[in-house]
Amino acid sequence: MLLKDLEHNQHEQAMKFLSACEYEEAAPWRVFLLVAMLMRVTVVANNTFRFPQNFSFSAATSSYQVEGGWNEDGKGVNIWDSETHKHPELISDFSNGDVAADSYHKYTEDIKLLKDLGVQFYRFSISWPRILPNGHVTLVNQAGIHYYNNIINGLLAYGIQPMVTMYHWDLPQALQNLGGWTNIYMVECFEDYARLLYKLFGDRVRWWITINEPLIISQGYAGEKGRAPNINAPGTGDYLTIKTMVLAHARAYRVYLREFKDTQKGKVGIALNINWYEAYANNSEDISAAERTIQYELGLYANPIFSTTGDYPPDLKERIAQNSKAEGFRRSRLPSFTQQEISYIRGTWDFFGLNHYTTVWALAALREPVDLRMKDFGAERIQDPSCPRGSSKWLMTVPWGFRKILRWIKQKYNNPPVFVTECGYSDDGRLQDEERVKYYVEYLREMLKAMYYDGCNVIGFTAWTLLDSFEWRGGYRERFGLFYVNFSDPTRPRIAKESARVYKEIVRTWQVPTRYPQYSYDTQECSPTIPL
Ligand code: GOI
Repeated sequence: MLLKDLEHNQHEQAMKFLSACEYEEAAPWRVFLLVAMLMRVTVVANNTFRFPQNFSFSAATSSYQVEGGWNEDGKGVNIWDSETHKHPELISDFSNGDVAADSYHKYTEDIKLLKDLGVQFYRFSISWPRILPNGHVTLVNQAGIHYYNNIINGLLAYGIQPMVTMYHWDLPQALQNLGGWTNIYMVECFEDYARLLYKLFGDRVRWWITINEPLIISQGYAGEKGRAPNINAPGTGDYLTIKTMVLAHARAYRVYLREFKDTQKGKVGIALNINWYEAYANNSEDISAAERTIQYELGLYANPIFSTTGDYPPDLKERIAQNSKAEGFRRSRLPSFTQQEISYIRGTWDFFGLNHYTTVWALAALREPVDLRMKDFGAERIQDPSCPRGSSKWLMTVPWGFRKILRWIKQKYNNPPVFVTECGYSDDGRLQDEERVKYYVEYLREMLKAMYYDGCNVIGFTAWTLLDSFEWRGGYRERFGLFYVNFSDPTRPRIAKESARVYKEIVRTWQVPTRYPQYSYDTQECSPTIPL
């Protein structure tokens, strides 16, 4: 029997006992038993069904995905404007973010939706070129400042905390023209941009995220289709961006520490995305393949910042250095950090922002590596395409993977406070979104298990996303919103989906509704067989 059912039964027993007591005289031993049972029930209820008192709920968006207003009021062009205009064929429905959900004009309505949900936080991102049209701090766009001031003040008026992402993929085209994140010069540009944001908004913003998903950003330099800036240099270009982004993050953190933290008292973190990788077979080859994949996708970014030793994960660093040498490169394709840089980067966090969606199976490589990168992590990643999934092909509902990755992070990085900065599910444009409801119910249950049974220090949860949005190469076909948006209507009306109501209930009651059964998402039921 499941623990939860056990606890349910105990609760029922106690309730029966209580009503029985109303009719009988309360003998001392009964009073003792009653008190004991009540105490047990309270503890169990707290541990299993309720979120901790100081927990936070949030909903998120990102600038390019919802704002629109792509060329309004002095905004500069970003790499997604360029890509979608030049290559609409890279986007599944040939669409772009020119108008998107029109949050540039409808932000007041969006803030009301958040108020209605009852969330404590709104996570949104600032469009770098809306503030700095050319990327550099030499030219500041007042209209951009005005827009984000309105959002921040609007949120605070309702008691909602802004959590601001400085960079969610919409790089000023002017900086891409200099090589974008492959150019170490970007570290300075980002530092200047971050300092400006603290100056402008830091009196009211207490929660900052420097960079959203550096792994995915690096893939834009590794020839992955439909990821701006679409540079095809796997194993070299993408690795150059890793060092730049990690250093840029550290600079932004240290600027805050040096110049703002004393007065503004906020927190700075980074949002890292990672799947859970489950070993395909229970043998040492697949188990280490799964571990290597997590180290490759998460460790390369997290280890320099969150580990006590700093630097890249040592095994992986060594592996890439040796491969590079054998291939005839003069030095490792993964640019190394100096001792000084290692200590500069280490510890530059106040919280760990985790974006998690799904689980993928890993096995020791079967195929010939198709590019340099595959050789570096030497694993195959597979999912069973016949398994139930959202309208995004990659998104299988695997709740237990959430618990496992939380535990992995706890173990590897000494249990840092984790704010889940994204988690969510995609539909194809419906209001009755039972699958998303099940997804959130089960993922939150697993998160609670990670917290209460495994001792993971999870401090907040963010639903991705508030609104149906421009879903990058998925266009408007993959819809992650708690609120439906009609993109053929010029007024872009928002309508609550069923999941918005359930999320609201969760935030109001501070627990996962008990009326939902335990859905089964079994490994056996869904064993992957076909390589991607
Ligand atoms: C967020 O990133 C992002 O921050 C938000 O902006 C965004 O709106 C949100 O995601 C929702 O998308 C079938 C190895 C086809 C290679 C199955 C393994 C392709 C390629 C499964 C696994 C996976 C969330 C694309 C992080 C990129 C989607 C990272 C989630 C492509 C697959 C795979 C598959 C795979 N990822 N992204 N892919």
